[in-house]
Amino acid sequence: MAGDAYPFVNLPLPYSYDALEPFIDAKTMELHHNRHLQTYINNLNGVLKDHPQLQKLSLEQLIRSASRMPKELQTAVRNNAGGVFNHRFFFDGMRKASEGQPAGRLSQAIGRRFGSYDGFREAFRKAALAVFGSGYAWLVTERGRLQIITTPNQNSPVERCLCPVLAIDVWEHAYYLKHYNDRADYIDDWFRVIDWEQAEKNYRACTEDRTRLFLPRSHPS
Ligand code: MN3
Repeated sequence: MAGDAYPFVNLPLPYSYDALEPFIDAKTMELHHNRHLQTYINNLNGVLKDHPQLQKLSLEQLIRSASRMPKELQTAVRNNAGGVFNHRFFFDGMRKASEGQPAGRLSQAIGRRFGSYDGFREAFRKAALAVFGSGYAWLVTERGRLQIITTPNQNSPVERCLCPVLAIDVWEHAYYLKHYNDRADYIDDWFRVIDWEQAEKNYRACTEDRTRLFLPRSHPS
């Protein structure tokens, strides 16, 4: 991924700040990308500044090795590398509003796992509503099988060797300006701007790229 190395830089979004209107407003997108994500990038670079051996790692490698770092560094890397990875993943998973629904292999997998698109939508909505405080809801694969999970703060599924397909940021800064405290309304609006083509690409990478299956090390790949 471009920009996936120290010193990290804030990459432009693949769409304009107002592209997700009226579902997600331009001001929210601008602050979210230009201030919130930028802060995680600055903090991550600050954390890595004095650790040259960690500067060689990609974002995903940093997140996956966090639990083996000294306690203080572990928290700083988990929060800030997670904050960069999760935000980029969330932003890249949206596009200009469409009446899109999953297609292709992801659509089939959703049907098998959740009965139907509506079944998936209801389960995902419920999970996103149930996040207490700040965090994310995710559609991930675990060894190729779809699961809905939630993570607190900026914890990332990548740390748990899960492969992300789709994510919603449910920190209040993601919706408060437009939706106030109505998270359910925000979740419904977010469903209108999901980039299902990107989700399909993610799903294929999760299930076809053996390095993303996170098989136990004893299995040669
Ligand atoms: Mn956020």
